[in-house]
Amino acid sequence: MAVTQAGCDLTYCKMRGIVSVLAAFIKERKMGLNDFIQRLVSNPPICQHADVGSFLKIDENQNEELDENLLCLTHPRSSLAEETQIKPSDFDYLKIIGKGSFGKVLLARHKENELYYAVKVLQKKIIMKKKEQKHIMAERSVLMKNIKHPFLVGLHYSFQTTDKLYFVLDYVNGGELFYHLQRERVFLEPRARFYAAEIASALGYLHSLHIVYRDLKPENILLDSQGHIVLTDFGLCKEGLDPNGTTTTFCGTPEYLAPEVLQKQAYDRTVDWWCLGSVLFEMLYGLPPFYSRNTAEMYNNILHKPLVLKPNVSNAGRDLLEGLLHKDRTKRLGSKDDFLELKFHSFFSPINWDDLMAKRIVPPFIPTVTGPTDLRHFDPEFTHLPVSTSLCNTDNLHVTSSVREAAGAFPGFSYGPPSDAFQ
Ligand code: ISQ
Repeated sequence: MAVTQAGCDLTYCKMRGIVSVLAAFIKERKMGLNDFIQRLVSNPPICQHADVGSFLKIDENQNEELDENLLCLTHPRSSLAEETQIKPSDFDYLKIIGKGSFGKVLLARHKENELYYAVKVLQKKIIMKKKEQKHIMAERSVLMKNIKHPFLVGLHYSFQTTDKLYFVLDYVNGGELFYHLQRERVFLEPRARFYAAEIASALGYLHSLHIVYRDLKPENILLDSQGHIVLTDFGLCKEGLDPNGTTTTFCGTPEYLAPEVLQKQAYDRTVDWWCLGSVLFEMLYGLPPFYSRNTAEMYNNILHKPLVLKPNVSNAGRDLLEGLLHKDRTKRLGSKDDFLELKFHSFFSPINWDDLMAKRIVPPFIPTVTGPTDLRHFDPEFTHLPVSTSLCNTDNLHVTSSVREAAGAFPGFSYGPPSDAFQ
């Protein structure tokens, strides 16, 4: 009897153990999927990987009805217990604030909590058709990581319809860093140092997760309303949306391309230190390094022309630029100890990194914004576009009863009844 009892207890314990392991596994997979998609669209080349291709194609072959369905993915910042079914119609879409080859970014207000978000809407087909993206997918484990940093745009939710991916992101309206730079031509060193330090800490954080940002470019560096850096990188550019997905290889400005990327050679995290060097150079000198109006000449300069640094920048600043803009990535600053090498460079000696990370350093410039709907820092090229034609007519905003069938396309990832939590 005792043995039977013990046997029952054991079985029950085992069952409980298995259930809790399975529940944890499913939750982790859901979280992972969210991050996976975030990494997927922030790194378009990985879409060419066979696994990613088949993943994205799953619902292309589904019944047409699925186009009206919605799959919701978990919120990486909410507690695991909060599984919120969120859908496009939960938002009022107010303006287009960015547009690129994969989709667009809209200013949106959540109907219930009335908070503002930047909602990025990407077309799966266009992502898939980017045939020129040939790079191999980063390790899946990298994609599963939760990305959270004070100077990286925060992802609140992601969800998808059959043809689109939606990302509900922090909304920041201080404008692009380079919008402000263009107005002022150059920044004084303390201001350039502050921005470079915030960017460097974000890149160092990504590297600690084995993520290479790769193409840091001016349009991905935003300021929030307090004047802090916010990096966004989701493969968007200003080239305009091409519905056939036949846009050219390069989106946006190619000025910051590292020599190894230009030459299609192997690259590693040091490519980000080159890009940071380019950003810092432009902040201090007013133009990108190796700049030429002739793109072919600029590429040639990047590959072959020695870096020339005029003396109107401090010795420490020039030394840092020389280190970051080393054409040979194995000799570049950061090639050994990564971010630590920058952190302890004399140019950054006035920076208290703990204070920086805690946003305790008062930004050198506070953008003028009257509130969330103040769009003065966004390009009118985007904000003047009508929202109605941009989103709603290709998306069915109603979730049908067959949402669960669609969810079935991702066993273990889909989730159940809505909660009203949305933060
Ligand atoms: C957040 N706020 C404003 C603009 C944005 C562009 C891309 C990604 C996030 C954004």
